[in-house]
Parts: sequence; structure tokens; C-alpha cells
Amino acid sequence: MAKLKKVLIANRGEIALRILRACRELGISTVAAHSTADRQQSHVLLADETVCIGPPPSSASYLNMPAIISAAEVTDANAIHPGYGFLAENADFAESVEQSGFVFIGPKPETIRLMGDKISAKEAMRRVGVPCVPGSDGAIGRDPDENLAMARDIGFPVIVKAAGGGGGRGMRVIHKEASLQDAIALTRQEADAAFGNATLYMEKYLEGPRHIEFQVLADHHGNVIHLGERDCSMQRRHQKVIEESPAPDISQSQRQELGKICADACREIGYRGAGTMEFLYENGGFFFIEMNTRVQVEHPVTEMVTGIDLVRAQLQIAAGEPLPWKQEDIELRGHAIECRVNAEDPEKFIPAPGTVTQWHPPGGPGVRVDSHLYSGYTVPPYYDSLIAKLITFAETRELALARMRNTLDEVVIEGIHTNVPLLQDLCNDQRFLEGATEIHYLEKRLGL
Ligand code: MV4
Repeated sequence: MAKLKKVLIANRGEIALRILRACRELGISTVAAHSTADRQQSHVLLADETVCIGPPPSSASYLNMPAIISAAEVTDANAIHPGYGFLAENADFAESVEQSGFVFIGPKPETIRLMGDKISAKEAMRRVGVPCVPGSDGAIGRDPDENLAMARDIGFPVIVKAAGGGGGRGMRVIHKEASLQDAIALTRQEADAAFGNATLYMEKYLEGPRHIEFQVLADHHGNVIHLGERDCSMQRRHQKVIEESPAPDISQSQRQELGKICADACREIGYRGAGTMEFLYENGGFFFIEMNTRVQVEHPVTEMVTGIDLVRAQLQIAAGEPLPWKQEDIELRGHAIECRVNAEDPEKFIPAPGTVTQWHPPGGPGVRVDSHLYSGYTVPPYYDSLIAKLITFAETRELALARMRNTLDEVVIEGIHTNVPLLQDLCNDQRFLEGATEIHYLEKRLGL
């Protein structure tokens, strides 16, 4: 890795450890940039070098751009991996990383900016042939009559979304004409306050879709491949709970067709790095909603069924190497499921930080554990409550689920509350076992 000698990891938790491991395998030195609350993180203890970037609140540490760039300067790192969350999809950060002379392990800043604006993302994708949810072509205006005409044309129910939103923030469903104008005004105010951008767009509201996303990899030489899809429909309040690959009931021809559209689109827009194209899937049709320009939490299920190390691929792409695979080399084999284990109250879902007195990870064939936990580890209250990802892999979905039930029975996490009981419930849920549950299934089941 001539171009990548020392990578600064600007993240924490399981993904920081995941990145550290990938760097190690490639002979790349690592710098763990951490907050004062994270001195005892697994990846900090394992890193070649460590540098403190600020006090516990993310705003002062993992979101502190000057502190992270200074950390890269003082440690003489030559690249920064942002992981997911925090600054991973901040175009200004990617830009200042590059302007400071470091490699940003991710897409070009302008691509991050393009995808960060959900209207320009959709416009770019539609232009290159990606199927999108029917709706306004671009932003909606401020003329009530025009907006009513548009909503009638699309057909109720409609959804208004903030261009600056995404991931479920800044959107409102409108079921009838009488609510339209107030709903638009309210969403506009909220969008302006939350994102400093009052721009809205309108779509047909799909009432019971599944969330299916395609993984892509693109290098600096115009090579783009897709790695099939993940089904992430099992979610609560936009927090994914269980993900799997391949998506139940999606045929090989559907996968090949949409996968090719995704790869072609990414080639067309000059995408590079790892990316995820999110779709809603309803009545046999796929509709693009957003693109994520980072490695995702749920990337392991794709790794298990394709045999490709996505974080290593990110590093190789950033180093300027051509992708070593052609599309024909990619084959989804077997089935993988991921359960997200959170430090939280299993009924009320409120975060439950504290010290893990006992950690016994599960094991056996087809079992992967991505976690930074160890016995004695303290889950701090400042960050996301994800503490482990339990991934099972087997020849069939049924066997992967059987392995997951064993895995959830075996795992021991003492000293804190976790959502393992909920995950156990779900892995015994008849409808989930049948496959293809939609995005509102879990919330309905929980009676919300
Ligand atoms: C939608 C939708 C239905 N129809 N758009 C929520 C997160 C953001 N990525 C887009 N979201 C949705 N957009 C149309 N036209 C339903 C959702 C949605 C959702 C999407 C994916 C995963 C979970 C979700 C939970 C609630 C709503």
C-alpha cells in the first residue's frame, strides 16, 4: 500500500476495530483518534498509535473536524477512515481532509454533497436510469394551488421530505387534501430549523414497502460492481434491528437487473468507493430513495454471502488499486443474517450504559461476532448504544436463522441491559421466519 502507509481511524466502537483489523492485514499502520471517554476502547488498546481528540461529547471529539485533522498531522498519518455515522457523510470534512493533503477513505467530496441533498441525489439517479418513487421533479414551490395540484396528480397519500433530511428525519405523510397545506408548512419549518434548508420534495407514499439496499464498489478506473442486496426492513424508529442478505423472495433475475442498473448508474456519475443505494420495494417494483456514501453497519451480511472484505476493498480503492473482481466473479452464496445488539432496555428501548461484567461471545460454524466488547468494558453514555453485531451464515435462510437462535441463546452479556430478548423473540417470530416482512412490521408487532 504505497499510498496508504498510516490510516487514522476517526471513529469508535465495533467499526473502529473492524477498520483496524483490515489495516493490519494490509500492513497499514493505524492511529486511533479517540475521545477522553474512549481510552479503554479495544481498538485504542490495539492501535499502533493513539491520539486524544477531545472530551466525551461527540461534538467536541468525533465531530470535531480541526481536532481530527490536527491529529492526522501530528501523527503523520496519510489517510483518514471515517467509518459510519459522525463525519462519514460530511462533504465539508472530506474536503478539508483532502485539502490538508490526506486521503479521505470514501467518495469525492462533491459526490458526498450530491447524495447529501436528497433532491439532487434522486435527480442524478433518475437521469441515469434508476427507478425512483413517483413524485415532484425536484423541489416543491410555495404556491398552495400548485402543490395541491401536484399532490392530486401523484395521488394521496403523499409524503413530503426535506432535501436536507434522510434516514427518516424531516418527513411527513399526508393522507388527505385538507391536511396538505399545514403539513407542508410544518415540515418546511422543521426542515429549516433542523438542517438550515427549507427545501422540500413530494413523493407518492408507499404504505407497506420493504427496505432493500444494493451494495456497490467502484474504483478510480471506472470499474464498478454490485454485490447484491440486503433486506433491512426489520426496524424501529429508523433504527435497523436485523438485516440479511440476500433479500427473501428476490429472484436472481431481479437482482441482476437492478444490480446492473445500480453499477451502471455509479459508473455514470463517477462514483468511487463503497456505496449503498437504498430502495423501497413494493408489489414487485423497486424505487430508489437515497444513497449512502459510507460503509454501513450491516456490511457484514454482504461480506458473508460474497466472500468479499468490504473494508479492505475501501482501503484498496483509496490506494488507487483497480478492483480485483469483475461482475461475473460475484456470486451470492448461502444466506447471512445480522442481529444488532444494543445496550438498552429491552422493552422501553432507552439506552442502558454501564459496565459489562461478563462477556462470553458465541461461536461455532458460520458465526461471526463484530464487537469491541470485553469483560470489564464500560459502555459510555455519550454515543450510540450498539455494542455487538451477531452475524450467522449458512447454506439456507432457515439454517442461518437456526444458527442465530443458538447464537442468541449462547451470548452472555452481564452487568447491563441489552435487546437480546427482543432479538430472540424476533428470531422465533412466525411471520419473520416466513420472510419478506415490511418496514412497519416490528412497530406494529410492538403495538406502537
Ligand atoms: C418513504 C416511505 C414511503 N414512501 N418514501 C424513511 C427513511 C428514509 N430513508 C425514507 N423513508 C421512507 N420513505 C415514500 N415515498 C417510507 C419510509 C420509511 C422507511 C423507509 C425505510 C426504512 C424504514 C422506514 C420507516 C418508516 C418510513
